[in-house]
Amino acid sequence: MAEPLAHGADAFAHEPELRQAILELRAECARAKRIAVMIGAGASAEVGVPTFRGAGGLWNGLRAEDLATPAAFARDPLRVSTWYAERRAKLAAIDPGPAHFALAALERAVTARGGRFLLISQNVDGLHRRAGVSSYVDLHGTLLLDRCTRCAREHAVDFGSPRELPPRCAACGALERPAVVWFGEALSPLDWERAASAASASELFLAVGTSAVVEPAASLARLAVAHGARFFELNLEDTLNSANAQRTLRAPAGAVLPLLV
Ligand code: BJW
Ligand code: ZN
Repeated sequence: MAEPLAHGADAFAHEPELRQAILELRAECARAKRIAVMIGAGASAEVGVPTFRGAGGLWNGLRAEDLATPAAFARDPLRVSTWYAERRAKLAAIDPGPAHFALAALERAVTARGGRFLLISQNVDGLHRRAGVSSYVDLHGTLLLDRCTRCAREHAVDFGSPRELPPRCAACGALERPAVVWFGEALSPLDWERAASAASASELFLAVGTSAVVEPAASLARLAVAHGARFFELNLEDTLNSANAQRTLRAPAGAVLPLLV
């Protein structure tokens, strides 16, 4: 008799290949002592956070790539801060979804048996933390904080309350920006080191909902494979990293991740 995927309904009974891949991934999750999971915008898309590329990745006709840069902010701080204020206002009404909670459950299962787990997030929405994931790296920074462009003072931003735009630093009066990583900016060396070590040391590397077009984040899957990890990719479609994966699962993150633990 085929192994059941979950108690109750087996949602993937009619997709035998995908079902088999989920079983394999579940076995890897149960066995591997060191697991690194990389998430991208697809992990939050299901709860209404727009992805960066593809349909819905536009804001007033502008691509994210044209707004998430230091040059765009220098040219038009009001436009860029308005984009962030709108994204934050939407996030104020959004809660973590099944994909986020499933990752927190996976972390608990791995650490309970003495294994190591790191969530490497490209997402700046903080939903993984709100779902209870405790070991994570926000590789592209966070929307939860603003940072002064002059004195580097950081403070938490209340997503629900409107404020004057572009925001100014209460200490020195200079412009404030979100504490995220824009194109052309370096990632935090400490965060990068933590992510790269976890990828190199991982037995299982799982990439979820990322198009793998943004470097150096995308290179972590290749780094993991070069160090002997088994690499699984969970995404609705092919990505630039699919060819490096042992297994590609073409399905929504929130439908598959809860089946893993
Ligand atoms: C689902 C789903 C569902 C949907 N279930 N799946 C090497 C080669 C070429 C270029 C470079 C290179 N190295 C560096 C660069 C330059 C640049 C870069 O990568 N450019 C490329 C775009 C060409 N990188 C940088 O500049 C980085 N810095 C750097 O390298 O520093 C060193 C340096 C310094 C100085 C000079 C030169 C080098 C910094 C990159 C920072 C990225 N920042 C952003 C914005 C953050 C702030 C904000 O949010 O506003 O991060 S860009 C944006 O893209 C955001 C994301 O984290 C990132 C990745 O996007 P992600 O998550 O993959 O989302 P999408 O939308 O692309 O994909 C969604 C996926 O989900 C799709 O595949 C769907 O199918 C899937 N999906 N629903 C499962 N339900
Ligand atoms: Zn300041």
